[in-house]
Amino acid sequence: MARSAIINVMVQAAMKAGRSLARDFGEVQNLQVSMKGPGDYVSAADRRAEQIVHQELSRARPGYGFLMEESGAIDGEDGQHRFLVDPLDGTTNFLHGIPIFAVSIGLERQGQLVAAVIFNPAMDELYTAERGGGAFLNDRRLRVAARKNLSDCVIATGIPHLGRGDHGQALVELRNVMGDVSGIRRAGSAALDLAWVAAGRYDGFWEHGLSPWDIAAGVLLVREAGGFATDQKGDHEVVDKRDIVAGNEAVHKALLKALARPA
Ligand code: 2AM
Ligand code: CA
Repeated sequence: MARSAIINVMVQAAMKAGRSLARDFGEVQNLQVSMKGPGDYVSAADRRAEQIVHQELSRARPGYGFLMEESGAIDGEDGQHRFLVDPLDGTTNFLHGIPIFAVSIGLERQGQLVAAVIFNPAMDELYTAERGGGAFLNDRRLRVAARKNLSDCVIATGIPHLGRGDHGQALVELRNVMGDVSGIRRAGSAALDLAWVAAGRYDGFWEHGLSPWDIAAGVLLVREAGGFATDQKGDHEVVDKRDIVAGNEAVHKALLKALARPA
């Protein structure tokens, strides 16, 4: 599979940061047994990964802007391009020694998503997509699952927890969806949840309270795999909306409807 120059640059950055995370993940697994836990260690790993991504991308594309989870917005001279970077999505998993975490890098040109890379170093899975060029897992072309009825579907979500989100709304939504589907999953990385929708593992995904860097790359992956990704109102301008609903056309529509059902 021939990759474009910009995808190569993003892949290189994601893989270098991913290798750094993988080394730190090994150490986190050793630290699990200590009482204090690996919290500070994980914050350092996160910052290290972000520095690597920023360094690699800004060296290859000096004028481009950035929006990064740890460092925030950095305007670029070029004014047209912006990288959206989550150096460690699935932080809670990483902290607990659960190998579901990823580096996520999206690229916008004039506000439109044009390239995406998500790398899970623990599973050695590299997801890439380019606008109009399809979505890939390693070298395999991806397609969203074809199931049309929610009753056959496995749907992923994010469940709020201590100090986060609207617990009442989440319970209503779960009740609405759980009765219609064949399974619900909560893996803890929005970037990988979307990548797994693109890969046809999950039939759909919804979550609230997300940030642009959590979903930018995953949204393009889903779309390039033939799926839909919108906010909860069905708006395709989704990156800044905090909500996400994704799936193939039928599942996306059915999920929007189920989520909107009153309590
Ligand atoms: P993170 O691992 O980078 O924090 C889990 O439900 C998903 O929500 C993850 O993708 C997680 O990204 C994201 N998320 C965004 N804001 C969060 C927050 N304040 N606390 C926990 N997860 C958050
Ligand atoms: Ca994140």
